[in-house]
Amino acid sequence: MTTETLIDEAPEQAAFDAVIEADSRIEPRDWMPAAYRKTLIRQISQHAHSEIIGMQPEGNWITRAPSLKRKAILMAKVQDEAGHGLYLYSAAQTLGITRDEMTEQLIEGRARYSSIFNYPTPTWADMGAIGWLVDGAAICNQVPLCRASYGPYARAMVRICKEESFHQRQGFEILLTLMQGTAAQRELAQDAVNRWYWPSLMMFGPPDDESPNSAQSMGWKIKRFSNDELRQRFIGMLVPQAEVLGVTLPDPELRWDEGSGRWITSEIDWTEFHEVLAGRGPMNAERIRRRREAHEDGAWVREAAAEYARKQQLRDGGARSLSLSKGVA
Ligand code: BYC
Repeated sequence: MTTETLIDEAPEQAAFDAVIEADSRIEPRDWMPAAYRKTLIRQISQHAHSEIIGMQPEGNWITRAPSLKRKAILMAKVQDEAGHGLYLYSAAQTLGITRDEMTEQLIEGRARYSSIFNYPTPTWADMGAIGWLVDGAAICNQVPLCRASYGPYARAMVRICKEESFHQRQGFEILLTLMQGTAAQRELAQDAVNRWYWPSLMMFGPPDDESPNSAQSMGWKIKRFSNDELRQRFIGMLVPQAEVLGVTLPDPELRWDEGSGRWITSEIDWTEFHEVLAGRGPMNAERIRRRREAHEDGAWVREAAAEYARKQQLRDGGARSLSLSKGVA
């Protein structure tokens, strides 16, 4: 960047800084630093992809839900996730990236999405554990994002968070029902909690001292709390709920430390986290394969929609020129 451009942009930068300082919102047409735009595109598109890939582990159980009621609830939840993906793709589009570009990045395996969706869902109890732990973690992470400095992202998050609380409760209720059932059902619930607990803690991202993006994102008020702060909050939320459920959180070291005012935990297995991020988790390849297949299967829908839009435009254009020739505005 030349000195001249820096000087040229100085008033815009000052206006941007003032909006951030005042806890106000940046909107799509406002000037923003290129790095702020880039960070938002990165985070919002990753978030959108997570919602869309996140439909797969639960979609796996729609045909096998144990009752009609459970099936209807699960279908509604998975549909909500599709909706969240769409709000978020739309928010990202306001920053200048197209939906096609984002889709391409995802199906070619070039985009990140949440590590959590690379684990398998072998039992019905996984639907409970995902709702309770994964949606629970999502709520802790996402409620502060309702105050993110970028308007379209923050507004999308308000709606998403309302739906996430329903998701979390339905997961809790599945686990509660299993825990009040037979010994085999209780075992199923505990096993699912054992498998999802640690990956759900990893959802918050690397520890603060290894999180390259946190400081700048917090400076811009995109993120309001650090990864570790949110992880601590989440553990604090889980402990009393685990007691009500009667499940054990699979960490023998877990305790509240009065002195530091923090939860003490065993070391999180960050090697596992990095392996999953590098594409070597248990389900990475399968998730992308399914996404690519679904995209290819949907080609005819996109073609039909584009053709319909083209015809509508022609018709509207025709009607408009007719009304103009008759002097109707
Ligand atoms: N998985 O500097 P950091 C849902 C990456 S959807 C994968 O701390 P940042 C749900 C990170 O992207 C849940 N990658 O980054 C849906 C960065 O890589 P790049 C999704 C991760 O952005 C359906 C690098 O590690 N929620 O809840 O400051 C059904 C360094 O990290 C992960 C969101 O996306 C991870 N877990 O903080 C049910 C929320 N963690 O891009 C539920 C919005 C970190 O530099 N996102 N990475 O190559 C955020 O709040 C933040 O982006 C994160 C990471 C806290 C995730």
